[in-house]
Amino acid sequence: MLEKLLITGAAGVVGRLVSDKLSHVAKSVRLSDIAEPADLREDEEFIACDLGDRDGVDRLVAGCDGVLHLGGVSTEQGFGKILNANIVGVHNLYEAARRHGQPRILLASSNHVVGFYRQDERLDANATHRPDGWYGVSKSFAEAVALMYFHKFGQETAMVRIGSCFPEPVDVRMLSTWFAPEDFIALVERVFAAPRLGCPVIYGVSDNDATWWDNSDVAYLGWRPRRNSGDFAAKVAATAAAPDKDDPVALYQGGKFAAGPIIED
Ligand code: NAI
Ligand code: 15L
Repeated sequence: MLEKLLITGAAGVVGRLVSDKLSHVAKSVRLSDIAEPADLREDEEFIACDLGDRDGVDRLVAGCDGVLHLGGVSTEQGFGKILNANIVGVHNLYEAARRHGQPRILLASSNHVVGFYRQDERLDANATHRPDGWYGVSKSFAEAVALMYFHKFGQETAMVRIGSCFPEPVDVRMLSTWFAPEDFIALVERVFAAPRLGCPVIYGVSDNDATWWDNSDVAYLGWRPRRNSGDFAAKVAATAAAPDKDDPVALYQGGKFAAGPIIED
C-alpha cells in the first residue's frame, strides 16, 4: 500500500468520482487542483496549486510515493490554456518526481491521442499516435515525457488512454468508449500494487460489448474491468439520436473532437 497518494485535478469530474474511494490504495491522500473540490471534507488534505507553477508542483509531489495525475485541460481549447496546464504542467510534474524519489505515476492520457483512427479499426498499445486536436497533441506530449523519464531514469508511469469516464454512457459512441468509474478505481489499485509496472499504454475502457481497443499487452497487471456499457444500450437508443454514418462523430474514434476547429486564444 502507498504511504501518500497525490491526486491532481481532484475537483474535476473523475477526481470527484474516485478520490474518496482509494483508501485501499494509499494510507493517505493529498488532493490538489486550482479550484477547491466542492465536497471537500475537513479531514482531507487539499493544496491549491496551478500545474504551471514549478515550485508549487515541487512542493505538491514532495512526500508522495504515488501520483494520480488527473489535472489539466480536459477538452479542446486554445493553445495558450493547453500549454500551461498540459505541457508546462507535465514538465513540472516529471521534474518534481525526479527530485522526489520517482513516485509511480498514473497519467490520465486520452483516447484523443489516437482520435483520428476510424471506428472500424482495432488498436493496441503500438498504434502510432493520430491526435485529433491540440488537446490530443498535449496528451501525446505527456506520453512522450513519460517514456523519456522511463528510459532515462526508470520512472514508472501507467499511460492510461481514458475513453469516456462518466457515471454512465449517454450516446452511441460512448457504448464503445465508456470507462466505468469502478473499473478505473480497480485499475488505479492494480497500477500502484503491481510489483513491476514499466511504462505501458493502457486503454481506459470497461468490458463493453463494443470495443476498439486491445489491452492484452498489460495482462500482467491482472486488471479485469467488470462493467459493460451494453447494460445501457437500450437507454442510449431511447434517449440519444444515432448520428449519420458520415458524421465524424460516427467515423472517427475521437468523435466530435476530430471534426472540431482550431480554437484561437
Ligand atoms: P475535468 O476537466 O473535469 O478535471 C480536470 C481538473 O484539472 C479540473 O478540476 C481543473 O480545475 C484542473 N485543472 C485545469 N487546469 C489546471 C491547472 N493549470 N492547474 C491545476 N489544475 C488544473 O476533467 P476530468 O473529466 O475529470 O478528466 C480528468 C483527467 O482525465 C484529465 O486529464 C482529462 O484530460 C483525462 N481524461 C478524461 C476523460 C473522461 O472521460 N473524463 C477521457 C480522457 C481523458
Ligand atoms: C476526453 O479526453 C475528455 O477529457 C472527456 O471530457 C471526454 O470528451 C472524453 O475524452 C471522450 O472522448 O468521450
